[in-house]
Amino acid sequence: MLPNPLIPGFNPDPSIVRADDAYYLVTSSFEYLPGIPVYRSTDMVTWEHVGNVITRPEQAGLENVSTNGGVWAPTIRHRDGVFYVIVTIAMSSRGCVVFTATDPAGPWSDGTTLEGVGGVDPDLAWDDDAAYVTYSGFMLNGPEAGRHKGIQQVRVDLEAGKALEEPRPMWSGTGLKAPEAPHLYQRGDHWYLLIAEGGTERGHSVSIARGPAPEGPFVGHPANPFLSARGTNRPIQNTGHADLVSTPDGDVLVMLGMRPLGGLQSFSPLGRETFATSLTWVDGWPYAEPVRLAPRPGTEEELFRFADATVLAGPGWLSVRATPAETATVADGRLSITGTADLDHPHVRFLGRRQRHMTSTFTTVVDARSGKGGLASRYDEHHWFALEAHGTTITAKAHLAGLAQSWQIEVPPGEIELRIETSPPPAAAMGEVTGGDRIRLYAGDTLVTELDGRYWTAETCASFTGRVTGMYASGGTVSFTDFRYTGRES
Ligand code: 6LW
Repeated sequence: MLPNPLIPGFNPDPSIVRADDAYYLVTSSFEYLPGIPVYRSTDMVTWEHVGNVITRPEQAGLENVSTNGGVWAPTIRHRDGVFYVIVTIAMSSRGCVVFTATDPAGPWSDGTTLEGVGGVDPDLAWDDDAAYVTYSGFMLNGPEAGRHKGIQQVRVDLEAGKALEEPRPMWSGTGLKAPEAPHLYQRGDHWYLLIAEGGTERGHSVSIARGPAPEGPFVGHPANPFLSARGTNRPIQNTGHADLVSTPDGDVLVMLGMRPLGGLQSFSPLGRETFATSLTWVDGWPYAEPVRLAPRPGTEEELFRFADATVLAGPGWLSVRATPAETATVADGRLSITGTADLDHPHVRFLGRRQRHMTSTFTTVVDARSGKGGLASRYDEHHWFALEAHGTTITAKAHLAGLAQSWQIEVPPGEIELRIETSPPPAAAMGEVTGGDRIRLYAGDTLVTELDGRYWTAETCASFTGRVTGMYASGGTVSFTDFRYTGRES
């Protein structure tokens, strides 16, 4: 059985392709750089983060994208030795962009904007004669911003970077809201159009239709939506935004899902993660097993000592609207960040990693004798908490949609270890609202404060992202050693 989450932590909107006896999977990254993580596996069980599609600022133009803007929902495909990633860069001038590479680990091209393709969630498919982009007609820009035109499709000229016709409406599901995440597949005599509908919240669902040609006409599966967790008490909710891949052991659907914690109201600290389930086909229609929780056992540990600057090239680092190399420098065994803005600013100097487990610790040793900064966990500029050092003062800060609270302690001069611990809520009586996870902020051995994590989750932050925790500076220059992560599932 496949591990689930397949790829834990902030990894929404997965797309997968099989090529050269390996599987490659990409996910959304929004305002973070590097963007569009590329994960590789040879067995669908063990996955390695091998690179990112967007590693250079000019590829995406993210510097001024709004919260939740940036890199939405990529599709990865492979044809004639070339890997393609097509993606909408939302609330940016780049629009729908196609990146190419011969090695998915990179480097990837600068990207070609496709004129005449609007909406979001673009898919790329070919028949013998043409290339097709099928996408969600949820218009983000222009005079039709906010309007949803259903699933749309155009033939495109990838070389010229333009649509070859006006968009045509396509089958758009069973009538649930927000038809999106379309993907086209040719299987035998049929073309299949897979979509998500119901919205990315608890009503998220996966539906499919089939027809004689890429442009249809399509007839819906009699069992649509054929995958959804809506109305169930399954530990994995919000399952939707799926992509299909064939493996030697049968067909697999990857999709986004969430692991909400709590009772009557439930909250998902890690945001939308990547999950998988197996498919069986009956009379030319797919049927999906429920998405079962099967976390990898044991404790995952990462330790980074900043011996040289190559550490910043590691694919798992994330910075906000700037690259890690623009955010931090490494010298003499220390990583330094110079900041001019706090975490409530779009251009905070931050270098972090995805929280990938419900039980986790992030630890760093900070020297803030010539600046202000420390260890922070962020959803976005409006929802974050942090341990900030400034000389001998440690301030724990919790920010939530304009509300802010802080706690302060004094420590001896010099370096200090900062630690953020998270864990699931204590077991509670039936039906009691236990909230999200529990968050503990330590400076050295002192517990500075404890927070109810429900307020920094996908449901409350209304963010498409997830928890990202790391080092930051809000003023002056702060230096760090020994960035550690440990994670496990209880
Ligand atoms: C994405 C859409 C969605 O474009 O959320 O879950 C949007 N569904 O398909 C951003 O992740």
